[in-house]
Amino acid sequence: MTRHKEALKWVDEMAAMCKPDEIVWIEGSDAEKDRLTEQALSTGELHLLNQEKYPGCVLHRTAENDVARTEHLTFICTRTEADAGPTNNWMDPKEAYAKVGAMFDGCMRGRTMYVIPFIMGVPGSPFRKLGIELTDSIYVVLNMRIMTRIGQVALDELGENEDFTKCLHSKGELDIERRFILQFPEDNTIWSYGSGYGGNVLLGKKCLSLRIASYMGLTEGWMAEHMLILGLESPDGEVTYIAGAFPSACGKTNLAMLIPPDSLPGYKVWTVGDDIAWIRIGDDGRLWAVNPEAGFFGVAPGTSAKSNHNAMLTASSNSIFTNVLLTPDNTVWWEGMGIDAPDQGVDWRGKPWTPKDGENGANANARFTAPASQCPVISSHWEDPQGVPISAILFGGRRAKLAPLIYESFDWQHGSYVGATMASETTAAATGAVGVVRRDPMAMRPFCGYNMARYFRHWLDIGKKLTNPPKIFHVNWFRQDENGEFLWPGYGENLRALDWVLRRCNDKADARETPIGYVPTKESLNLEGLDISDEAMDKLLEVRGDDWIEELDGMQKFFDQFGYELPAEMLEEQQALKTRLGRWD
Ligand code: OXD
Ligand code: MN
Repeated sequence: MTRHKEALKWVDEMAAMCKPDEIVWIEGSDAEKDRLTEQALSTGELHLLNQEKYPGCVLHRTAENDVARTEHLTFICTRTEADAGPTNNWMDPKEAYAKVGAMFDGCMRGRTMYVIPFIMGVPGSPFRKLGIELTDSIYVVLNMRIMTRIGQVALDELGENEDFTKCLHSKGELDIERRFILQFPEDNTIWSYGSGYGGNVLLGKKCLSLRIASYMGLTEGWMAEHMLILGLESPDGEVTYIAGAFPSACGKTNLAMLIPPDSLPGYKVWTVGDDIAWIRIGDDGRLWAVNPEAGFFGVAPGTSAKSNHNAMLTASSNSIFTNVLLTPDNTVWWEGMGIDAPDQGVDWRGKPWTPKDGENGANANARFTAPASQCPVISSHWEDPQGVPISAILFGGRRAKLAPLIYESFDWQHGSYVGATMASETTAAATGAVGVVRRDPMAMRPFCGYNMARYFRHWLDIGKKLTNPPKIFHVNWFRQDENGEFLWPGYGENLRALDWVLRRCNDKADARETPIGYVPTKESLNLEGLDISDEAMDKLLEVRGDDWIEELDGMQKFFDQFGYELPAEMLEEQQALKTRLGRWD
C-alpha cells in the first residue's frame, strides 16, 4: 500500500461510490499475475492458448458492441467549451461528474475493485508521469501490466505527495447507451464507464499519455504526440532517430519495427516506441523523445511474417490477444496473417466459423498486447530516462490520391502547417465508417486534450525555441493508380523513404522544389533492387496542382472552425501555398 494521503482518500471516495465487494491493491508480482490469470480463466474472461506454441498467451473477447474506440462517446470536460475546442466533444465537468457518477454509483457491487498504481515512462526519469487506475476488470489489470509499469515500482515513485492522474474505470453494463470516456484535464482525472475495449479502458494509453498529457505538455512546455519513435542505423553504424505521426491503424507499428530489404544491406531499424512520444526541448536545442509505454497494443489483422516479422515474434509469448480467431489447435489466426485460414475455428464473437462463411474470423480491429522488451529489434535506448534526440519528424496518412510518396517541408513553421492540414482515410480503429477522408492534424484529432488551435500555437512556439529543429517530412505509402492498385510496395521498402530522410538530414540527397515542399528526384531515391516501373515512380512523386488547389478548400474549411484562435502563421502558410500553386503548372 501507500502512505500517499491524497491517493488513499481518493481510493476511499471512489470505493464509496462504486461499492465493490473487495478492494485489491496491485503489487505487480509474477505470482499476482498468475493468480489473476487463473481467476479470469475460471470465469471465461480469458481463454488459455496452446502453451507450447504460444507460451504465456491468452485470448479475450470483448462485447460485440465494444471493439474499437468510441470517439462520439469521448469527451473533454473543461470549464469552458472553448477550452476543449471545436474538434472535441465537450461536457461541463459538473454535469459530467453528476451524470456519469450516477452510473458509477454501486456499479462494482459483487465485483472487486483493483487499484493499479502505474508509471508512464521509466522510473527515475524526470519525464515520467504517475497514475492510479481503479478498475473492475482483470483484463485491464493484465493489459496495464504489459503496457505500463505497475505496482510497487509505481508506489515507490509516488512517495507521499507526488502528483498522479486519477483514473477510474468500470465495465459497467457494457451497454453502448451507457458508455462514456471522460477526460478532465484541469483535474488530472479520467473516468471511463461501460467499455472493455483497450483504447477506452487502458487509461494510461490514449486517455493519459495523449489527452491528459497533451494538456500537461501545453502548461509545462513539452509535447505529447501520437508518434512512433525509431532509430535508423546506417551502414556506417550511426543511428539517427525519427518520430512519425500516423493515424490509428496506418502502420506505425510496422514502420517502427521495419526489416530492411536485402537489397539495402547495412541498415537496421531499432524500435523505441510504436504509438506515443513525449517530446521535450533538450539543453542542446534539439527535441528529445521518450516512449512512455512498456508494451505494444498492435492491430493484428494484416500483421504477418511479411509485413512485420518482429511484431509476430514479439507477440508469440506472454501476450494477450483480443478478438482474433481461435483455431482448432488452440492458437490464433487473423485475416492477413500470411498463413492459410484453418478449416474451422471460433470467431471473435465466440461463434463457430469456417472460411466459407464469408465473414471475418478476427475483428478488423483485433489486437495483440505484447511486452516491448520482447521485441527483437528493441532499441538499447528505449528505456533511456532522457530519451533519444529526434532528427526528423514524419507525418503521414492514407491518401489514395494527392500526396506524393514523400516530401520535405521548407522549415518548422511550414512543417507544422503540413501536420495541421494532414488528412487520412478512416480505419477500423475507431467506430464509424471506414475509408472516409477526414482531417487528422498530427494524427492527434481524437487525442488532443484541449483546443486544437492552441495545440497548433504550441507547435509553433516550441519550434521558435529550437536552435536545432528536426526536419519535417510528409509520407504516403498508400497512393493508388487509376485501378485502385497501390503504387508503392510498402513495408520493408519504406526504408527507401527513410534513407532519403537520412540523407536529406545530412545534405546528401537531391530534391526538386515544388509548391508543397521538396520532393525527391527519382535519382535521389535509392531504388536499388526494387522492382518498380518508371511510370509508377513518376506517379508516386507527382504533385498535381489541380488536386492540391481542390485540397485547399478542405483545409480552409477545417481551419475556419477555429475562428480567431487559429494562429496567423497557419493562414500565412495556407496563403503562401495557394500563391505557389497559382504559379505552378
Ligand atoms: C491505438 C489507436 O490503439 O490509435 O493505438 O487506436
Ligand atoms: Mn494509436
